[in-house]
Amino acid sequence: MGKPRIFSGIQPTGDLHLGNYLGAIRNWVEGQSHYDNFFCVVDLHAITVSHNPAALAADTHSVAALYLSCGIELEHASIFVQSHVSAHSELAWLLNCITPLNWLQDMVQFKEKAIKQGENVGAGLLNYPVLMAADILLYDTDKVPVGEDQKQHLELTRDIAARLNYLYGTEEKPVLKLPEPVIRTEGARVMSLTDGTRKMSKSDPSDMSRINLLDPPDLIQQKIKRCKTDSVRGLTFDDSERPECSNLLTLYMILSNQTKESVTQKCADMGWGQFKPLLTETAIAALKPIQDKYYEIMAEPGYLDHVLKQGRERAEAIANPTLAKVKAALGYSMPL
Ligand code: AQP
Repeated sequence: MGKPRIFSGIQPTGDLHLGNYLGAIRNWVEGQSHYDNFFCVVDLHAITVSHNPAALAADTHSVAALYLSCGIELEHASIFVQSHVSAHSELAWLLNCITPLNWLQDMVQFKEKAIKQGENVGAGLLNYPVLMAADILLYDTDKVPVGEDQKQHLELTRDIAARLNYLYGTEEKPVLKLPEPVIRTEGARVMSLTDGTRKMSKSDPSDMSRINLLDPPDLIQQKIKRCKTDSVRGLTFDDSERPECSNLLTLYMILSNQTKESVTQKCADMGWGQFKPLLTETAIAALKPIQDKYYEIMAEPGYLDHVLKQGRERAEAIANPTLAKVKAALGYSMPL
């Protein structure tokens, strides 16, 4: 029996930040040798909110290069672009037709993003989780490592697969495999630097709300210097009463590879004037090797295109047979 399979992805909707790294990519890197990994740049998802066509291709390449620079190894993983594998769109349509509308209307992320879009809410935003289900189910995925914010979408993916199996499969021969979410507690939800009750997000209009993986040292320093804090003496982990303080301590803990106990003890009597430079120094040091590798990859002509072509071939070898299986179960005839 081969290694269990992992699928995960990130949208090329802007600069990747510490939330994407600590909630997703870092976990992919840590466990990669134990799995057969498929890491996708989910560019079809990126147009569910308004997007800039002039930036889409460059952002897609940048995300793929960041996967590599954060430590994803091609020996263990295939890296590819969602729109290069047409099975994603095709399976999404088939799954759309068996997904009840009210399941999609109940998704928290849809409700949150729909409010931001006002009257111009696109159907793609509502159907986003169905495309995500197609992404995952195409690869007979065993595990999906994501941040806490994606847990509901994973549950929906399982519900959609179970419904298709119930309607068109048999108990002995299910059509689709039900995947398991993997959610780490540490870093599962990195919060905004300007509001500790909201998650750090690419789409936050304020760049000061996040630390991007490619931010230069002086910008990181500026963002941490200006980030929101409180006026309570001493620093403590207290999510409900001190969300900003808790978030900054958690970032420091993870980026410096320390335990919660050690950080609690070390920072208990500190003031912000002492802690902020420490966090700044730690964040700059943690991001330096990622940034160095990123610029090295981007300077090598043709390398990234080669990686993505190889990834697409490996992805299609798994995705196309799964799509054919679903179409056969639904009763489609196959072309000669
Ligand atoms: N703040 C966060 N804390 C922990 N994990 C996070 N992730 C995103 N933000 C945080 C995880 O990153 C992965 C990819 O996310 P995505 O870009 O595909 O979509 P998203 O969750 O909607 O991320 P953003 O940054 O908030 O993007 P926009 O603003 O474009 O919607 C997922 O595993 C997610 O959990």
